[in-house]
Amino acid sequence: MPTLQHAPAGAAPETIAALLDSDGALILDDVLTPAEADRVDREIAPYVEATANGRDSFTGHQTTRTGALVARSPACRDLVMHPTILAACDVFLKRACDRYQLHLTQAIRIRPGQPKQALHRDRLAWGGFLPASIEPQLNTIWAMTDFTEENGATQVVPGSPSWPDKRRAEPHEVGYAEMSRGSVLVYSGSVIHAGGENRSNGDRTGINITYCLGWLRQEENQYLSCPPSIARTLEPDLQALLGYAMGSYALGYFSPPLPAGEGPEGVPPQFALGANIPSGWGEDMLAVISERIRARQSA
Ligand SMILES: O=C(O)CCC(=O)C(=O)O
Ligand SMILES: [Fe+2]
Repeated sequence: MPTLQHAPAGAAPETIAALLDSDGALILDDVLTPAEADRVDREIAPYVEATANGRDSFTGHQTTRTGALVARSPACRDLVMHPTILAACDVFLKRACDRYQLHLTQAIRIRPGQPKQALHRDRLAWGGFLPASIEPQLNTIWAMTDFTEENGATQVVPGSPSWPDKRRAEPHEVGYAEMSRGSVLVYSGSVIHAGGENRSNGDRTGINITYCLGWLRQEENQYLSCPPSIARTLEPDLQALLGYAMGSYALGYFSPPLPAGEGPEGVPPQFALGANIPSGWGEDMLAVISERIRARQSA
C-alpha cells in the first residue's frame, strides 16, 4: 500500500508545492496543539451535532457536512489563515491567477457504518472543462480526531495528478491519510482521493478548507455563507480571501443598488464592507495586466 509523505508544521512552501505536483498530497504533522484543536471542536460542535446526514452516496448517508465555518467559528478563521497553508497557496496557485480565494469550508464527520466514498478529483467541481495544465485548487483537511484506515482516513492515490482521465486506481495504488489529531492533509485539486470507510465505533471528523484560483466560481458561495454584515467584522486579509476584493482588474466590482444619484458606480467589493475606495483605484492593477498582455504577445 502506498504511503503519503510527511512534513513538519512549518514546511517550506516550495517543498509543499513540489510534493503536490509530484504526489498530489502530503501530511503536515501536529500543526495544532491539543488546546487549539479543542477550541475548534468547541466552536463547531453545536453546528455539527445539529447537521443531518448526507443526501446521496457521494455526500454520504452516514456523513454530516457542516459549512459557513468562517461566519460560525473564529477558531476556523485561524485555520483558513494559517501561514504555512497560505504560503503554499502563494507558490502553488499564483502560477495561474493574480489572487486565490477561499473555495470551501466544511466540517466532514464520517460516522460509523459509512462506506467508502467513490474515488474522484475535486477539480471535477468545474465539470471537467479546465485544461489539465491548469491546477485550480489547494485543499486541506484538518484532523479533529485521529485519522486511521479503520475510522475512515481519506483515501489518496499518490502520483495520480498526472494520470490520464480514464485511468482508474487499482486497490493496491490507494493509500490512507493516517494522521494524528491536529495534523493536516494537504492535497491538490488533481489528485485522486475519497473519504474512507468507517469500520470503527467512533466518528472521524476533519475540517475541509480549500482554496481556488480567483477567476473560478467557489464551491461554497462565500458571499451567502459569510454575508457583508458578518464579513465587515473580519480582518482585511480574510475579507479578501472570501472574495471581498477584486480578483483581477475586471473581476468582482459592483454597483450598490441605491436610488439614482445616491451611490457610486463600479466599486470594488470592499465598498460593501464600509471601506473608502480612492479614486483611480484600478490603475495599479491595470498597469500589471497591460504589462502581462504585452509580454504574452511578444513571447
Ligand atoms: O472526508 C474526506 O476524507 C474526503 C471527502 C472528499 O474527498 C469529498 O467530499 O470531496
Ligand atoms: Fe474530494
